[in-house]
Amino acid sequence: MRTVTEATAAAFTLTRTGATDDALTVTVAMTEAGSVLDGTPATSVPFAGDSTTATLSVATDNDAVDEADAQVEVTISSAESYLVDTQSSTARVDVFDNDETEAGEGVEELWSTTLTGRTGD
Ligand SMILES: [Ca+2]
Ligand SMILES: [Ca+2]
Repeated sequence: MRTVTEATAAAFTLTRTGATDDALTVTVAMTEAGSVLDGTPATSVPFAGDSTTATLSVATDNDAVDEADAQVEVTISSAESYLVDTQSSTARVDVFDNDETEAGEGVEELWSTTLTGRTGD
């Protein structure tokens, strides 16, 4: 399970195969279960030219609410300029609340999770 603690960004790594010479902007949709997102969610992720990976960093809101753990989910949306691997078009990160009244250390490692796509040719 991919996890971060509230206030820590959740990182999503997108990969592409096929023709990767050109820059490519991929459309994504982001949803939250619970209260997670800090600011306006991104709707696209740019790949630089000659780059097979792109990272989407999702800020999580460091609120002061003692709440249930939550999730953020990112899905690559289809477009004419690329094909989406439907087997791995969605990834999810669990976001642990950091406002528990009992002393307890949250998980602080930053895990990245991989989304895979490929370009058309
Ligand atoms: Ca929250
Ligand atoms: Ca909280």
